[in-house]
Amino acid sequence: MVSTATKIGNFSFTNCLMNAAGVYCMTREELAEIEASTAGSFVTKTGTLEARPGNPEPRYVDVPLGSINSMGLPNNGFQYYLDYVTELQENPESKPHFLSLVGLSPEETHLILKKVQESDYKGLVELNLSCPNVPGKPQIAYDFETTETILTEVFTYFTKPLGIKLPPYFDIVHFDQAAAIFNQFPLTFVNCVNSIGNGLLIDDETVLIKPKNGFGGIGGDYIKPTALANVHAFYQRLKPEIQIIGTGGVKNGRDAFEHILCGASMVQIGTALQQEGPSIFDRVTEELKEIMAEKGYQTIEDFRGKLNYIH
Ligand code: RRO
Repeated sequence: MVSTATKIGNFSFTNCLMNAAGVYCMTREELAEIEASTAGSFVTKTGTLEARPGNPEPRYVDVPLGSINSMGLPNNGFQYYLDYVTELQENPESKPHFLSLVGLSPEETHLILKKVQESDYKGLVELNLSCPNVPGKPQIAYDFETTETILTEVFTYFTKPLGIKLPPYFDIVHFDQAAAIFNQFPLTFVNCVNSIGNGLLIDDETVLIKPKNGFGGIGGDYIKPTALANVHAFYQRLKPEIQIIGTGGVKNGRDAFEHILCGASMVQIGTALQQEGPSIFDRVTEELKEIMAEKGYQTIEDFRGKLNYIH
């Protein structure tokens, strides 16, 4: 029997595949669709202190090789998502979940995380350090000093299982510097990667999306090599207690297999889920199981992180 079950921290999941934050997770209705699918979990849209309408439309466009977005952090406010995951956890049949959060300032982030700390929520929290699309707000995780300061402060009061959503890094020195910071903290996971920030896609002579004169986060096929490199770079550098969630360019079983081979314990689907809908989890799960069966692997631990090098 081939199984795609996995664990993150002390939480068990019947399937290692789930949505990526931002896709199918804005409303209770969308989240309920992921809950009812074969996905092992869901993560909520990144919630801020107050609800936000986000950037003007068009703000998300699919193209043959992926997507571009500048949503601008539209969300119903963190309390909306906190209430939903807290409600679901009362049902013993419920999957464990991820609550994605960030403030528009460090102060706001701490205010939100303190409220989550005081709440009855017992699941996982993902702190989004990598939103590329709020005009005037740089991606936090590209500023190592600010990142270290925020995490230092967070872990003075936050004791629930916490991970961070990272942007892609593109230099070996940055992998080294980022990992040295993350290894100082009791993080449960890091999630690699968010969209590649501030790309530009053009149709004829015009940009595809309205905000920021067309600049937006790139997802899909374009980003798989970058995502795999980030998953593996952090798998090589982080202490074993910090697990890796792999996100970026997953649309079939082979892509999920590669993320796990690079070290991912859980794999998220963003652009392809947006394009195909929640039935994608049936297809990708079956494709992943078929590859595992062909290779004689029964669990994802049989090959996780076991990427071969050429000597
Ligand atoms: O809402 C967004 O524009 C957005 C966010 Br918060 C994020 O983390 N990543 C992304 O591609 N878009």
